[in-house]
Amino acid sequence: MLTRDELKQSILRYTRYTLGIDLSALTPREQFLAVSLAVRESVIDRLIATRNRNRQANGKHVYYLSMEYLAGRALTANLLNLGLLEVCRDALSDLGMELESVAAIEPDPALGNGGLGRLAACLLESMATLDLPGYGYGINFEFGLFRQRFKDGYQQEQPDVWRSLGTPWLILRPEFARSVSLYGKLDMSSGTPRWVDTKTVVGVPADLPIVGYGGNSVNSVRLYAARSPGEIDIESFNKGDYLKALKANILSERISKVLYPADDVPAGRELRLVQEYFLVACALRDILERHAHNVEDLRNLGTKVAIQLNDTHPALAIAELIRLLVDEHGISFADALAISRSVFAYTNHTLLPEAQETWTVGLLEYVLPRHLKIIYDINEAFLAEVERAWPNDSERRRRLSLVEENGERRVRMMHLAIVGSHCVNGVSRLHGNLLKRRLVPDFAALWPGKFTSMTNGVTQRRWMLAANPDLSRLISSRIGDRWLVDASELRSIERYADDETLQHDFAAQRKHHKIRLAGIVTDLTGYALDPETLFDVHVKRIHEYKRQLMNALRIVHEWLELVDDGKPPVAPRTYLFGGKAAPGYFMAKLVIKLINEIARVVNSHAKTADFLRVVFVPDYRVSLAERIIPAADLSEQISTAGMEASGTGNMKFMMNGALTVGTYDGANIEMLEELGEENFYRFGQNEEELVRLRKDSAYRPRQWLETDPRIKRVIDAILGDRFSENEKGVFKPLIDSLLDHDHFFVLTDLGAYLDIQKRISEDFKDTKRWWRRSLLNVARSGHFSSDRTVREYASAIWKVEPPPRS
Ligand code: 26Q
Repeated sequence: MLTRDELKQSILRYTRYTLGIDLSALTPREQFLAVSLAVRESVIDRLIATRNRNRQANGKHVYYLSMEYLAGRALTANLLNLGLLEVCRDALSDLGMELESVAAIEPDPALGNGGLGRLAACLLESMATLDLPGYGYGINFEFGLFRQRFKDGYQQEQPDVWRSLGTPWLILRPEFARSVSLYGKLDMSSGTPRWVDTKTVVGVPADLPIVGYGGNSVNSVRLYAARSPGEIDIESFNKGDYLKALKANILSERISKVLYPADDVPAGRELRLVQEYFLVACALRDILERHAHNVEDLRNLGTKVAIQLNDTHPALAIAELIRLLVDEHGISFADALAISRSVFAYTNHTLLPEAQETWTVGLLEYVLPRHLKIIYDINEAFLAEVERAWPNDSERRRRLSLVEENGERRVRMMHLAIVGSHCVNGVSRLHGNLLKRRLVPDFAALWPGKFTSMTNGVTQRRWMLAANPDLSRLISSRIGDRWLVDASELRSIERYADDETLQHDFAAQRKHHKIRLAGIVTDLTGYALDPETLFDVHVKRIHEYKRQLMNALRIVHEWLELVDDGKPPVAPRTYLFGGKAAPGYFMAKLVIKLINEIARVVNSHAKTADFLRVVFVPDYRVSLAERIIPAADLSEQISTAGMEASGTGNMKFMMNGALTVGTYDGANIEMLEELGEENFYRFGQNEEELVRLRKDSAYRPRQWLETDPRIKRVIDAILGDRFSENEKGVFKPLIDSLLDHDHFFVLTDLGAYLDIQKRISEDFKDTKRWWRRSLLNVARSGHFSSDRTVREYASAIWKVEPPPRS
């Protein structure tokens, strides 16, 4: 184990011989670099040891293919998992540095949009902790998700230049560069298809180490950057077209330039398609080189390799594997399809039909002509299977086909993913069931055994130990620290739920976290917060189905009761929002504007600011979540029932002891089951009731204006420009959409939401009961550890076991 003195010497060496300066001249950024490079040595030693151990064991490996990873900052997380946090803190203090401020310099890599990307990071950390040989593949985007600023209350997007200062955690691996073919045409002249006249780009990988807790295993995510091959377009060059030759470089490098900033509607753009193919082509070459040394290995690939597809974004991997097997190794198409099915499994993250990825046949033919042909071949084989199951059922064939035939022909990536995989899973029990019942009932009827649910989880190492060390110490002082590797142990805290000392310490810590957050919020927004108030937190991507608008309407209601009726709220609250809207999502951006304007009005009213305060924290991201979640008293999980596949933020709040107000949706349902009704504020219509309402074309959202005077007053206040004196009518599109359609049943659930919030305020004053229930949330959160999720995937889908411990 590294000692304080060795680490100190190592930091000094990096300072001098890598950064080329002496200690006294170190800037904060260089401090962070020197410390990270020194810690990285321990990480690399274990990375190499883990690889060797896994190679020798020669067991099955798991590969997670994802367009997105929201890894979060690495320094503290790695120190904790290596068991070096205190050693490092001491070494730094010898050098006159402070660990927390050094760690805060690290840019928060935002190579993802939201839940799907963060899930990938939690699952990989759990795989490493469980000593599974599990590796990720992704793209090394030069610009991650945009940085969010507000100007006059409107969201503005700025580029995220996270790598500009160099990043010590990426280990460059130019020796494993892969070339990828694109474009060109299909030559059928020899009878067998040949993909010719292609353009080439090169994927240059860098590895991001993933340290498992205890440091026994260090796995990695391999991230590819696109480069042009040196000799590219030598032809144009020779023809004297210097500019055209260089343009090819620019084009290649565009591929890994920027992450698409949408977490819903597929972009359907050529560059996105090229990004997706670039990832899978690099990953498959890499995997095959590691595991397949001859045709026999390829035929048995499913015994050595499991590949999990994180949504359909990497689903082209199925066509790519079949292409490699057939075109490069002479395996028959039927065998290649069977091999694909032995290797791949697919995770679905959304039920929204409009969010399903499709690519026009025209675009696929232009970018990937060989793959289009393979997709047609898969479809032919598949539809023959459908014909055997349901003879002469053309309607069903049309529904199941990989190719959508109405209007411009499109390839349905979800159908490709289902047909090419042996297992398809949803991310919560409800979502897995709805996937079968509503999204793909025909597939579920054809292959009932293929569908399953794997309820999401989050890693307690980052979301408790790293984000909330105080609470972690408190827990360990009562029940020991086994909960860090076996979260079901958290149950033992139940015995202490009424323990006055524990409640008191827990409350004191919460207060401390609220004060810390108040400082951050004041720095960012100028608004002051009162840590004595109830912190009511709504953080996640801004989306109509997540219903931040419903929360905003509720705040307007509270405010009107206060200023118009002179009725102060039962418990003063601080309403915190955070989250980004896709740059092209008009309604979501207008919701941000509304919340910011409500904040401006409410916070500046002398009469109201003592009772309610509203802030929209800009640029919500992993590192801010780590500060916000431990400070929350109440977690808002209020999606339209049936629309949030799982949610994972909900679990992080629960682990940190916030109570949840939530709908019967996604993983909320399973949280409620663990907690019992009395420890969860459930409200609103359930999914089946909403299905009925949707079918009932008699649903008239305007009816609520007559039936609930509270709702009418709120709507009138917004339409009456009480939050938009200087921009009259700005919020009309929002209100029109609500009154004309209310696609997300905001008005249907608003009354129940107002009622339950009132009850919450009353309950908050009963402090003993509140802290008891808060502790029960911690105690019963063990089920939502991503360790449990990974164990389920490992035994039911991947069929992998950890190698024997050396
Ligand atoms: C697709 C094509 C083109 C451009 C962008 C996209 C795209 C990118 C990201 C589509 C969807 C996403 C992300 C979806 C997502 O984050 N879903 C969330 O996944 C979580 C983990 O399973 C769940 O907990 C959430 O409920 C779900 O919303």
